[in-house]
Amino acid sequence: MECMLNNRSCVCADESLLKDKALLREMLEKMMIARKFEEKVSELFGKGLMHGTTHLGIGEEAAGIGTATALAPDDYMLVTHRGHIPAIGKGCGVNGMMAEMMGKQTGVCHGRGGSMHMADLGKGVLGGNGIVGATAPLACGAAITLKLKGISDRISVAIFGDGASNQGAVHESMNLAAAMKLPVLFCLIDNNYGMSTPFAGAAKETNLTKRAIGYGIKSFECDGNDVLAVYETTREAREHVLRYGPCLLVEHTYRTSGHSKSDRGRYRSKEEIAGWEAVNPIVRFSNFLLDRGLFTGSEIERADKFSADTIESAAECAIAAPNPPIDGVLDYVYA
Ligand SMILES: Cc1ncc(C[n+]2csc(CCOP(=O)(O)OP(=O)(O)O)c2C)c(N)n1
Ligand SMILES: [Mg+2]
Repeated sequence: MECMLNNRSCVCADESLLKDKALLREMLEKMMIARKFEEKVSELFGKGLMHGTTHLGIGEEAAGIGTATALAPDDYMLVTHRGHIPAIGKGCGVNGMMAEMMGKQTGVCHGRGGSMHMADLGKGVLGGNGIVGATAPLACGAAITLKLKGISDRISVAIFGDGASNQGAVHESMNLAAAMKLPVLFCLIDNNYGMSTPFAGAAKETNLTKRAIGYGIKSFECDGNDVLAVYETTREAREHVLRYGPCLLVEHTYRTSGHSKSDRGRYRSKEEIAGWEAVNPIVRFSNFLLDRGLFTGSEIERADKFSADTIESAAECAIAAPNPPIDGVLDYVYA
């Protein structure tokens, strides 16, 4: 999938957003922290300090951070096997996440969850999931809880991928949510690949927004590499969910990292990846902030240094943290 984006401009329909410097800084720093988190995870895997596998989302920062930042703090969110970035966006602390990656007792799930099953209930993150498509029915369940409790100002978000969009569970969930008018935002992160399969090889109809038509729900779509567009579109979609019920939001992006730690990258060319690396969403947003005179070069540098220090310190703490005690191995385990 050839990249047609540029690395300078972002789209902002509501210019008043640009006056909220704290919000702009929050999204910039979260994207930088997310990128450095993923890079550090890759490094620590390489050194044998992390085990199993992990799915990095390098290149997808604008999608995960823009959406999670646009949610209310107590909205529920379910993330996929590639869930680190939206979790950071929703406010999960990177100290707990890094320790979780290393299976340490100080991890956000006391080391029992690891990369794919991180949850932080206090932040509304109900967990990652290794079952492709499983976030959708779980988000419906969380939305039913909201409905039964009479809570009308919060929503439940199912993040899932283009590959997952073909799963029966996702279709059933969209139908159920529509029929029951559940407050679910179906957030489809379209990175064009499910493992090594390009989406066009997995479905005849490649316009994913059309999926909403069959369930009688509205769809939204945005450039998932533009954090402002993602933020604004998510806000709009969230309002829609609160007023009218579920909707589908499709965010187009690309992962420049491999599918997982065991990806040899034989299904796409180096040129394709390089084209997308050149439109790094963090550089793009930084350029936009500079061009519009909203941030100075030294402010961008400070944000970069802050995020680098944050991740270095998270890694040092995680390395020094204790392993869970053997006699407590079944603590915090539900099943
Ligand atoms: C039910 C199920 N089928 C297959 C897999 C193996 N698998 C893991 S990730 C993945 C691709 C998912 O693609 P997508 O939904 O687009 O998410 P992305 O990896 O691109 O973020 C597959 C097939 C799985 N984990 N669960
Ligand atoms: Mg995908």
